[in-house]
Amino acid sequence: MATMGFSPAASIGAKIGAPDHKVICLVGDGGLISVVGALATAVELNVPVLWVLFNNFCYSTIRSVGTTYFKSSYGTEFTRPDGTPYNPDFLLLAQSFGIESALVEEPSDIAGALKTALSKDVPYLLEVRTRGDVPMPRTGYWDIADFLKVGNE
Ligand SMILES: Cc1ncc(C[n+]2csc(CCOP(=O)(O)OP(=O)(O)O)c2C)c(N)n1
Ligand SMILES: [Mg+2]
Repeated sequence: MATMGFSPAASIGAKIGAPDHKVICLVGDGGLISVVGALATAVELNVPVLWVLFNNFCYSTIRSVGTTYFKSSYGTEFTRPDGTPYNPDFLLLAQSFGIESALVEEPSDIAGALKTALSKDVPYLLEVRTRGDVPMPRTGYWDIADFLKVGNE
């Protein structure tokens, strides 16, 4: 599953289509906020998807596009007016939807947290804090890079 905006909702369809498979959705903090209603759908339909949320307090991918092509990172970092990092409390968010969740802050805790999350047969949000000061590693192909090379002209 990709990390882009609609993947939390798409993962629900994937699980419905393949009920015998474990479905894991990798999603960013910006992406999850954009489609947070997917969490309600999972509860309503009782679809046991595991969302692994990479929380880096920014639209890292969009920042990379901005700094690479436009020399600007405007609007891509989630902060309070005083510049401190800001995001909703994702564990409280999950709780408010009636969804189990856990938080990983140390790399050494990832394996155990994943094992626990994978053992659950309910909708589950595993928040993993990641670094916002470095670009999110990207794999695969995104045609926007080709487009931006030549611009709008
Ligand atoms: C539905 C949708 N809206 C907007 C975009 C454009 N977009 C691509 S990456 C991105 C930022 C994603 O931020 P986040 O989920 O925090 O992931 P990060 O880049 O920080 O890993 C956006 C808005 C998209 N791909 N899909
Ligand atoms: Mg992010």
